[in-house]
Amino acid sequence: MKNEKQGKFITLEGIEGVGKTSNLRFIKELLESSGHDCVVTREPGGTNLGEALRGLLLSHSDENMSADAELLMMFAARAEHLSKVILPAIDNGQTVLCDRFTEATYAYQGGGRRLDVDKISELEDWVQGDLRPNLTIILDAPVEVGRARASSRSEPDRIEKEQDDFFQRVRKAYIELAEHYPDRICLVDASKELAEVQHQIHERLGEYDILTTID
Ligand code: T5A
Repeated sequence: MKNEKQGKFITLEGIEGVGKTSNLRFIKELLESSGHDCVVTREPGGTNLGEALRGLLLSHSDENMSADAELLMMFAARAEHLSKVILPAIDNGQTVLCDRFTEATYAYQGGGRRLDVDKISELEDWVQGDLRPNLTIILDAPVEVGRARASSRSEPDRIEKEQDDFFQRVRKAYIELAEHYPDRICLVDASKELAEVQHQIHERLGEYDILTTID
């Protein structure tokens, strides 16, 4: 049976290594303590097809992929994710918490790859219709901070192999998104220690009225 109340859609963004994965569980716990029934998912990915596309997109190979092919694969994965996971959960009154979404496309393919933002916007409208996240939290930190944190892990994937100037453009595009859409996108200073970052996240969730208790 369809729930009368639509669930919320919350996304977490930022350059590599800023702490998205580290903070997802924290956000989920905050939401659940306010009565949200959460679905945690990620992009690219979240479905069988999406995860297969993720494997191709992030493969460790150095082979060049055209920027347009990369953009279209991001949206192909997103179309599948919306139809199989995100929209059914929202319609069911669940809160979807997604590690990256379309703001990543604006930042990486628009900012990083310098693709035409109007093309991204057309794909966004086509694939999502009117759907936009209720809140996007961008974890912001200097590129060298993210790099240093991410380097403690596995071998860099195809996108992580990009140079610092690519990630500077990605970061700049994220900051501009927060400036353009302050009603639904906010920044958190992720260069601070984890407890302080989580304090800021908690504050933002309150400010954007996400933690209103659900009966
Ligand atoms: N992509 C994605 C596009 O190009 N276009 C798109 O449309 C979409 C959807 C996905 C890739 O795909 C691209 C972007 C990406 O390149 P991913 O796995 O989602 O890849 O993204 P990554 O950025 O690679 O994820 P990471 O795992 O690298 O980064 P996280 O999740 O931000 O960082 P996390 O939590 O793993 O933390 C890294 C390390 O830092 C420590 C953690 O303990 C960990 O060791 N840490 C801190 N240390 C000190 N202080 C803090 N505040 C800390 N927070 C975390």
